[in-house]
Amino acid sequence: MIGDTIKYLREKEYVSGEVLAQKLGISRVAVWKQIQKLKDMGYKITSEQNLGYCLVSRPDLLLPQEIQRGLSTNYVGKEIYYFPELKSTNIMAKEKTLHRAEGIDQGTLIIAERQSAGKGRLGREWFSPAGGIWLSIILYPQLSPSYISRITLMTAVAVVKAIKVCTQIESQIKWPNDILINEKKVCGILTEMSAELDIINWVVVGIGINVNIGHREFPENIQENTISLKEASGKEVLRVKLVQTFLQEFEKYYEILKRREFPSILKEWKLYSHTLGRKIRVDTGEKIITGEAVDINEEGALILKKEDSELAEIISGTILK
Ligand code: BT5
Repeated sequence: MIGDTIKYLREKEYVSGEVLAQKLGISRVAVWKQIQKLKDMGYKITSEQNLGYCLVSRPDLLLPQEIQRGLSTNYVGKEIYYFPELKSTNIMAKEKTLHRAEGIDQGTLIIAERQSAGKGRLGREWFSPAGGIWLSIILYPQLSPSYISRITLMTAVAVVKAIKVCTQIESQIKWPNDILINEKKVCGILTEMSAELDIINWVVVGIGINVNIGHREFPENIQENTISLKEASGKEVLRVKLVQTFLQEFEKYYEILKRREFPSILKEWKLYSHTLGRKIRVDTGEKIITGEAVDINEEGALILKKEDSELAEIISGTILK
């Protein structure tokens, strides 16, 4: 209902309460209540007795009705759960997957303005103040669990594309889940799944993008290695537009992945790679391997050429400084 009300309001133009009541199929008192709700959300709306209601400005929030206005995806973002604050959108998304039978469909989005306990990989913390984009997408891929790394890599390509479209900034992908600008982290991806031996039950892809965050807002211990889009571009970035562009790119690449055409995504990934060609040290959780990053294989594993020229295939790990 709120989404419909905002759809029928006009900027710089009055729409009468009567017309709104007719279009929405509700009473004029109910229209007034809808308008109050919108005002509470941060929309500025003026009302004149003989003219009706006029939309003056929209709040700078990632409200579902704002994201869905003009969103051209088929299923990603068709259902959005919005929260001013959450512990973690990934935690909430995982809870939602329990309700699949009740209509939590593929592409459902959980989005929060702030996270009080944002998660990185391996129990690390993810700093998530107001001004960023913190969201999770629920997927039910009919793919084997070995596709999980490929889902992270395709998400990274979608983020790089969306950043480029919305800000003209060229970002780079540090294997497996970081997006960098000028060597500093602007975005992290956390892909989680539940799977049986050969099928995936669900996947939750969490994406955190530092958008309109001032450098001094970051905790001191991570300031040196972080950057926001506002800092990089010198101006505020329209978050709604960035979310919409990302969701469109995400759905596009996910469809390609489902058609088992990962190699074409990998080609693009390589164009944006920060990792290939570098001498790096990777912590695999079991050991630290040093070598030159020479390739990513068709399963999304990093191929390292070790000092003894032997090749190591690493499916997941963290690149050390
Ligand atoms: C990640 O982990 O990069 C995955 C981050 C995923 C965050 C999203 S936000 C929406 C969704 N809901 C969640 O709860 N999480 C996801 P990892 O590679 O482990 O990197 C974590 C490390 O990045 C931390 O240990 C810090 O050093 C650093 N870090 C923390 N917050 C940061 C930020 N806002 N920007 C850049 N770096 C940050």
